[in-house]
Amino acid sequence: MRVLITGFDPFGGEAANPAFEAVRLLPDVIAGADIAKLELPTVFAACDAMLEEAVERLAPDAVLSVGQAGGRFDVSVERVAINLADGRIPDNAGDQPIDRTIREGGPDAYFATVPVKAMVRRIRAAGVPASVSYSAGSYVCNHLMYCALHYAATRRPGLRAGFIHVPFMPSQAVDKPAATPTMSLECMATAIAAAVEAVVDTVDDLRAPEGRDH
Ligand code: PCA
Repeated sequence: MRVLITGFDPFGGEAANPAFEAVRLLPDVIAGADIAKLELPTVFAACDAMLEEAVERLAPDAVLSVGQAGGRFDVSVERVAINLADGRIPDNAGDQPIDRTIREGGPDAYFATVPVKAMVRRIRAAGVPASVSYSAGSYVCNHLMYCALHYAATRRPGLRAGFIHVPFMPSQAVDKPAATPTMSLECMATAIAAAVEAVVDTVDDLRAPEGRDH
């Protein structure tokens, strides 16, 4: 089995993106699965094509993308991607879509095809706070998740795809308000590895209460 794991480059004035920094720390084999790593630009118009090219080249069984969600305190495993790009800030190419449809004619939303609840429970069992998230936002991360799921649904049935958001790492909080949550890169890497283990050995997700009120 092969799992492609992507992380984004820095955006929004940050010097680094903990997503790819954590991906970098992962071993080359997790639970018997070969791990391929890819850094993607935080650019709406480029990240999806680069992911598709890597999938064509590497033929992974699953693709797990990782992004920074500054302000969140835990590792969140995204359940939903929506067919909408609405940028709070421009991306790294200066593109700031407002109310843009990502894929004309595509469904309004896709659900992750990786076992999100099993992933969350496995991450917690590894000692890292985690939750299921029901919104990946409307920026480049949601865009990539939507595109990966649309590509799998229309071109590569059998390819499973999902997305994980990680908090800021400690060095990013030195110039931010005192209550800004952070997580070490080591914890993030532990969490991502645990999530990959769940992807490798779980086909049907757990039926467990991981919903949220808001
Ligand atoms: N986080 C952004 C885009 C790149 C990243 O790491 C997001 O959540 O959309």
